Amino acid sequence: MKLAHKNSLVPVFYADTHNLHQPLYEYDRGLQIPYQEIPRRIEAAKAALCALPFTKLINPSRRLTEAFCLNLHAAALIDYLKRSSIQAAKLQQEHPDQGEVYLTPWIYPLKPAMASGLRNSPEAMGCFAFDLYAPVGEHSWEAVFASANLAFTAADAVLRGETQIAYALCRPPGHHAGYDYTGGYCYLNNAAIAAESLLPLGAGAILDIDYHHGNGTQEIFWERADVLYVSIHADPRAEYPFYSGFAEERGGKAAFDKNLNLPLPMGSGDTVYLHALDKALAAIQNMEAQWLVLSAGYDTCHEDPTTTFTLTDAVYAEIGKRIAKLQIPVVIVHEGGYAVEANGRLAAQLLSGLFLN
Ligand code: OKP
Ligand code: ZN
Repeated sequence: MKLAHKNSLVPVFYADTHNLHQPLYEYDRGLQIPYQEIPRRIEAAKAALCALPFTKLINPSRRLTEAFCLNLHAAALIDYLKRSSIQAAKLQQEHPDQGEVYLTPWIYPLKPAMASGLRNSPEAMGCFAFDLYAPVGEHSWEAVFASANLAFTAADAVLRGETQIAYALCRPPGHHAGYDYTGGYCYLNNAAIAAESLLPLGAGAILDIDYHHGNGTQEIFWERADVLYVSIHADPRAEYPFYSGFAEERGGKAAFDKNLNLPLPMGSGDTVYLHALDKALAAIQNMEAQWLVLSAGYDTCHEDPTTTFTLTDAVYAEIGKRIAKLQIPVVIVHEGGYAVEANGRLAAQLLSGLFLN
């Protein structure tokens, strides 16, 4: 049976606002290196997706509200992001010679007793970030909210029955952002926002195919039986984020077995990967998911400079094809991928596999 979307164009949601968020550096075990999560990543994906004959680009107006974000995130996190952007703007003005100012946490409350004082201090950043990879500049909040708005509006198009497939070109990405913290280039959890929007259709699933475990998404839906979170990622014993993504993590009391982690050995390739994918898809089918949010990271590909998997291009089309067999609406949310131009090629492969099944 063919899906009804065949006659219509797949909407690709994009906002140029992401270009305003451009941290310059990150730290890799003490070495200062260029920030890997760069604007060109999403521009490459935009170009490649626009070039497909069955897509249309949508520049959505702002429809997401802060109130809606509170279903997924703490008010304190949103407050922190807004305040930090204002703080960065102020500092930028005071130091026009400094280049772009991006605030980073520099004191972390390792123990609960350290948190209460720090939280109320002017140096509270470490209370809202689990690592150094989510610095905040003057336009970061604007870019972060616009990125989340893409996930929201893409999901909303599906919810309204306008399409069966939508692609949200989110940047910054989202799957490491938890209930009340940022980290790993992520500030708000775009996939979680898309999933929450789709709930009127019934229970559903998030499939996370980024190379890294989506610790934030897992945390947000830990106690939620209406959203299955399934992730295929590199073994957290050896890979970021190190503290979550283990197979033993199966969900909270209220949602046991609504969390499925499929960690793979470092250096995994096509065969092993597709085998894990079939397990993931079986779990999604078993819970009778009515919709799917796909956290699509392309850092699993052989040419990614920051990771170890060796997936070939053909696998991304195959992932799309196998997902299409679920016969449920799919919202794709762009996550990682640091082989910059590959983001375009592989996003196009994935979407083609899904649409032209
Ligand atoms: C974000 B996403 C040091 C490595 C730090 C942070 C990984 C963030 C991944 N250079 N890496 O899941 O693609
Ligand atoms: Zn990743």
